[in-house]
Amino acid sequence: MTKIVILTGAGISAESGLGTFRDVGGLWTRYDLNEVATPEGFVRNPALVHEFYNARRRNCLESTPNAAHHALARLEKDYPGEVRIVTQNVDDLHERAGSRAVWHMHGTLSGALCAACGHRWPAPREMRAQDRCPACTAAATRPDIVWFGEMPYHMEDIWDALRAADLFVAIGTSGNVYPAAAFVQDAARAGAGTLELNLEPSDTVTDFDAARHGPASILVPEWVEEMLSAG
Ligand code: BV8
Repeated sequence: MTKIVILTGAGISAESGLGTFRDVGGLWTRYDLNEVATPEGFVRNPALVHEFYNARRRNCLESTPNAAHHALARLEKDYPGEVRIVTQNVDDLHERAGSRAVWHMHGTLSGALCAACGHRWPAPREMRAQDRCPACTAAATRPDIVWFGEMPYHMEDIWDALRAADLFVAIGTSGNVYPAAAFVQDAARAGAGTLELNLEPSDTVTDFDAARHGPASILVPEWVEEMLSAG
């Protein structure tokens, strides 16, 4: 049974209107990631962090999956093998396109987490610093997002999947953030073939056996069509 592991990043959601991070005009060019995407930043100014994620949650609610998300959902449904998505994205566009086997290694905009007791619940549209945890009532509500310096989610499962993969495909990621940026090496070490589909060469493009560059909404449906006709 052929096993495919697909890593996606902000580039797959770019054509759905969600910002990327490091492109021109990207989120990290407009916000200081140390202020809005670290636990220290949250302690310093929780209101600013909630404002940043409330804006992204609104943006996500107003966006729709694009042809790349739909193509991956079709691959999972029709491919005679295992298809697993590991996404760095915190939006729910893969799920809204119909993908089911999705691990959000950097968390999700739809989740709320209590920084005091660890309780999790569905995030309201707008989160505020003074919101109280439904379990312990502490005013320590944060987005259930993995910030810099925090342990990404599902790591053991991800490493198991990479070790068992026959093919690893990275879509729409610049290869800047670890441990995700090293997944191509983990997969290659385990004998998987590796392919990059990205608007332009990523920082890790030389780690891949093959690479195609262009918009995900064009490249991903083309690649899925090839995979399904090869059977
Ligand atoms: C951790 C929050 C310990 C969610 C984010 C070495 C080993 C381990 C860690 C480190 C290391 N070196 C440094 C570190 C620390 C750090 C790190 O990587 N720093 C970087 C800046 C050097 N990593 C961490 O802190 C991680 N935690 O290491 O814990 C540990 C270590 C190992 C094992 C276990 C534990 C935590 C990282 C998570 C941080 N949280 N965000 C949010 O707010 O969204 S990271 C942030 O960057 C987002 O999650 C985003 O998804 C992620 C990656 O960015 P990309 O998705 O690649 O987006 P980017 O804009 O960069 O690129 C977009 C690409 O798309 C571009 O290439 C562009 O060309 C392309 N594109 C654009 N348009 C299109 C397109 N492609 C196709 N079609 C288009 N239309």
